[in-house]
Amino acid sequence: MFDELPIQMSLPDATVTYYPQWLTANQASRYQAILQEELLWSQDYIKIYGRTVKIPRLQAWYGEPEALYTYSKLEMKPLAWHPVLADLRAELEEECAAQFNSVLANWYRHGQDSMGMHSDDEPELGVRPVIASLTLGQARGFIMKHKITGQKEVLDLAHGSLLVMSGDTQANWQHGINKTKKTVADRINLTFRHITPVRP
Ligand SMILES: O=C(O)CCC(=O)C(=O)O
Ligand SMILES: [Mn+2]
Repeated sequence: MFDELPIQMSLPDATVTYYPQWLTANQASRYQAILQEELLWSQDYIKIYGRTVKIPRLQAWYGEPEALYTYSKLEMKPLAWHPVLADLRAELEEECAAQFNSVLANWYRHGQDSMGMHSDDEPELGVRPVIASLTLGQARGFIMKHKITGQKEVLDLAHGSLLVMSGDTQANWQHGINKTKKTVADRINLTFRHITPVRP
């Protein structure tokens, strides 16, 4: 969106492109304020070994009606596009030359909010998915770990930055956001995806 050259990350067995300032700081702050206020954020729970556990962040799932998404056995029905998300989707489809029919919004409220290491490799994302990840708010370390070699990289995803993961990235790497004892402000992350419903 903003006129700048993307950085091709040199990670083995992955295709990762980083746009440090895809949105200007002003645009990013405006979107962050609107989305924090207007998205239908929910505190979801997952079951781990029979125990019900609070997910350590707020989340919201928006998209086309067919974009049903199952995450840790939690089935999420998409909410109808918020106008800001719809605009961002259109821009990102152009930027990435890909189609996105849904977006997972995560709100990390403070340093105790986090996301465990995982790959975005659910069957409904298909093979070699393109995931466009937009960060609004406080930068947090985005940890990437190679599944075989254990190579670890930490990317500080800046306010207004865009990270696009494609090709074999999800097949070969995991990613996540650790908790931190540092005082950190709110961070919203939007991951735009293309979901194709799969039959059980
Ligand atoms: O917050 C982030 O940067 C990561 C989000 C993520 O991995 C996901 O939504 O699957
Ligand atoms: Mn992910």
